[in-house]
Amino acid sequence: MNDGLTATQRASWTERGFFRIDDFAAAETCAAMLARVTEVVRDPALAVALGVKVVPESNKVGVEVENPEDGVSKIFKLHRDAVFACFAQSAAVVDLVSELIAPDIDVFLSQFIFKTAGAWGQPWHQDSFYFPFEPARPVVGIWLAVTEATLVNGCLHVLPGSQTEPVHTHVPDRRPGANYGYFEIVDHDMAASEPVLMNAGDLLVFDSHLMHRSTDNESAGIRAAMVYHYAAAGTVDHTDEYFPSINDWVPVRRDGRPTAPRAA
Ligand SMILES: O=C(O)CCC(=O)C(=O)O
Repeated sequence: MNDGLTATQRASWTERGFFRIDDFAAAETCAAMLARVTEVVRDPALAVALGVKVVPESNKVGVEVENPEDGVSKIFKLHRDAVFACFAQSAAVVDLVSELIAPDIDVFLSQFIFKTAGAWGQPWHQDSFYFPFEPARPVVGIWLAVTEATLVNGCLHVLPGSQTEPVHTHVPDRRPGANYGYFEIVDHDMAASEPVLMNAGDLLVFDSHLMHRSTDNESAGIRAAMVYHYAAAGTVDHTDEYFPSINDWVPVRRDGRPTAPRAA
């Protein structure tokens, strides 16, 4: 059972819109996630059977890659698969996230981000731009560093305090051949932003109005992350009225307690 947030976490959440927990996940958890997505990408029939969405890295389309995963940007809808369900529905995660939302919550979105060598970053955005929900918030994202995230390999950057902003206008990422679904905020000063340097296993917990981005991977290695989003049970999702939805609502906490992990 979680005793709630620490005073430091609560203050950072309120004032800055995020907090981090170092060493949240074991090295074995990160390794198991990376091994599983590699297996899925290398086996298209498995990807179909799991119902996941594999998105290619746009600037590598047509480029010969050594391994199939080197040409993949993200895999969505993983949170019913055992490795990812176990983490998404663990008491450590859902008790923590419920402190920020409500006693009863669902996980509705998951994505593994490969960010292999040469992959592009995601421009400045607020996740709530993608979430036309009732109620619109709170929605909480958790970003698990599966590998180290550095300035060179394309770590996240956040704008502390921007969670108090409304959802700004987002324009399509202006780079030719930008990745699927990338939109950008261009009407706000990001000069006070901070990089979020992480080691594998570190976790960032962030508000869906927090402005954030990631930079390009200019290293020779992978910068992988696993991201989940949570909202209150009973939230009405209008995504289908705007664009094809990749949300999949799974109850993870009911009657104030974690539900049993539900693998597909
Ligand atoms: O990890 C990244 O490169 C970008 C992730 C991100 O911006 C998000 O999950 O909203």
